[in-house]
Amino acid sequence: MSKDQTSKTELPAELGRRKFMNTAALAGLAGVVACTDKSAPAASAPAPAAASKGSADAGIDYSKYEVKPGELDTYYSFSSGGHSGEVRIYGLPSGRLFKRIPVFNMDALVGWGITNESKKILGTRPDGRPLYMTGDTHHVHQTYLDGTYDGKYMFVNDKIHGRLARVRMDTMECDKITELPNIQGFHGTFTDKRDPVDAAINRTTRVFCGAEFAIPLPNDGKDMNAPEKYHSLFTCIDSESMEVRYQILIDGNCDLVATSYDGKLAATNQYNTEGGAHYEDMMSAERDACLFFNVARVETAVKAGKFKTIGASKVPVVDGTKAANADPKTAMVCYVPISKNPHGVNASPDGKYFVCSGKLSPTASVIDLSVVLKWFDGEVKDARDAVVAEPEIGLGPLHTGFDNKGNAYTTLFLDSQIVKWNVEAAIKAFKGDKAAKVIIDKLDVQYQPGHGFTSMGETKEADGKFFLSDNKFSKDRFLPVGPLHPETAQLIDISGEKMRLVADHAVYSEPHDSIIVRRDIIKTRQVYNIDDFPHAVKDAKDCRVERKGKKVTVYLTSQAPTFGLREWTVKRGDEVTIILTNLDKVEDLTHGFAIPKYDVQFIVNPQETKSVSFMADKPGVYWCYCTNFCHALHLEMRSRMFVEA
Ligand code: CUK
Ligand code: CUA
Ligand code: CA
Repeated sequence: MSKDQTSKTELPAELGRRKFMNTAALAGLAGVVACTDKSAPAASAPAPAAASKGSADAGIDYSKYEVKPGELDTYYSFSSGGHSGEVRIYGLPSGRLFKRIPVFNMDALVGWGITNESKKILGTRPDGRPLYMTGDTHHVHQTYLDGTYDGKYMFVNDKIHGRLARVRMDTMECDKITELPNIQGFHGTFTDKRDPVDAAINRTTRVFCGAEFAIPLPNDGKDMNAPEKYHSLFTCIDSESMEVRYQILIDGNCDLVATSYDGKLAATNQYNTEGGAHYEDMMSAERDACLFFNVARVETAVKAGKFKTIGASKVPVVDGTKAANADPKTAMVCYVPISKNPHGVNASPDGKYFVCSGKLSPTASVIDLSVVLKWFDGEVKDARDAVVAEPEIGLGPLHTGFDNKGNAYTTLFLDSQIVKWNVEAAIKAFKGDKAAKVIIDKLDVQYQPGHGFTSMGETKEADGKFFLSDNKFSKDRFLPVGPLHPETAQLIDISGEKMRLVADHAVYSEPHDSIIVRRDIIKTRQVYNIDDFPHAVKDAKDCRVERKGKKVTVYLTSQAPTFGLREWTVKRGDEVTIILTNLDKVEDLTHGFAIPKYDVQFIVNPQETKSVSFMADKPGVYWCYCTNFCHALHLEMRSRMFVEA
């Protein structure tokens, strides 16, 4: 049997001819590679589909998927917002957008980046502004208990500044942000699915983070144009304290991250084993790798003090390079070779396999985790033996979701399709079984899918009901809104043998990954607990102005349709802090607070307290008004701030 990526499976004839792509073929196919060569033809936009493609099908009863007025959705979809820096919450199957959670961005409605509380989470510059104004969220994952979501926290990465944020699921708000030391391009992230060391703890305690861009370590201005000296780190963060536990120095780079259901392994696929600085260098090798980290061995090494530190960081860094991990019996890292420039790495819900997509190879590599564990035990010599199937599934495979019947659904970026294939059949075909039916179905999507994910598909409770395809282009699918198009999220019914496209939803740029979570798992608060806020102003009678030299604190409440002070006075040059508690207890009764010309704007939800600080540098009368429609007298809900000259 052949373990080469050219192994044969039953395939549509055209795939056999397409094999691997070289640079020219790739650029010509869909223009995914940014081209700086002015003489080269401009990358073409994706071809529009024929009129019949993806249009309504008389054989489908779409009303089955409708959420009628007054009805609730079956699932939440938690979606990253890409370079918008936020996280979004949708309902499925309706596609209704419920909420945008500001995380790494600024948000005028909530006051994220404006209130003192949010700035404390974001960090600040010496002038008081948030440390960074931008963010780039790609992957969201929740905490697990015994292989499924426990509804406690959600984590999301920031690729641009290398930060991990935690979102509390009870309030659906970001409560902590940690910046990873000595990395750039923090891309993939995944929570562990159970504690690998303490068998009694079946819950998430770690969040693994992969850095995509290798850099000089430390990145202090030396060795800048010596890419061979750059390195990338794989980081582990404690999900409770949000402190960095340790980092692992590796060869190559990290892209996506996955964790095993037994908690023993964390993995990252890498497309730049070449250590290239330019794209043609990054695609020069026929094979890259998927790295597996033996979590227990890494943590034993950290405990035993077998680490160094880098620059000013005190975080333990263990050596995960190939040279230091040549002996499987002591290795912390296993480098499994897989086809050219892989992208996603996804865990099958039966706990047995990870699937990496080829991206520049029309294949998916199926990695058997039991073989990886045997490699660490010294029972398997060649790490490549862990690849138990490598079916050709189509062009530009990126991400894979799973149902509960052993089928995988992979996005094909270049083919603009979703391919449904059977994992066990692919393994049989790899062993030479010519009768094995690997490819079950293909469905056109509109257009160029990136991530795709199934309902509950990243848990043991994968239910095989829906697949959502987050497409990177929408072109002709929606009413035109100018050059910036929305993206298309397409809902696909996967409960039958054939996939059925059942809805198109427009989404604002640019979601990457999402998770689809059963609604019964999510339990939220509808009203805050006033005692959770140490500075709460608990009674309207406590409203007052306190002065300590130039520092002035205004204690304020809101209760429809009034603020606790009708007017208050400060002096030019005062450093003013306003603390506002919303005393209303009624669910959904939010007030807003805005001060013209002072750029103050935020909301307070029922029983919530927030504060802002600013320099009173403009004398005059300022109407502080409620921005959130709350009452018949909402427009009348205002106070005056007098700033004396
Ligand atoms: S990456 Cu965006 S399509 Cu950042 Cu998850 Cu693959
Ligand atoms: Cu309070 Cu509007
Ligand atoms: Ca490569």
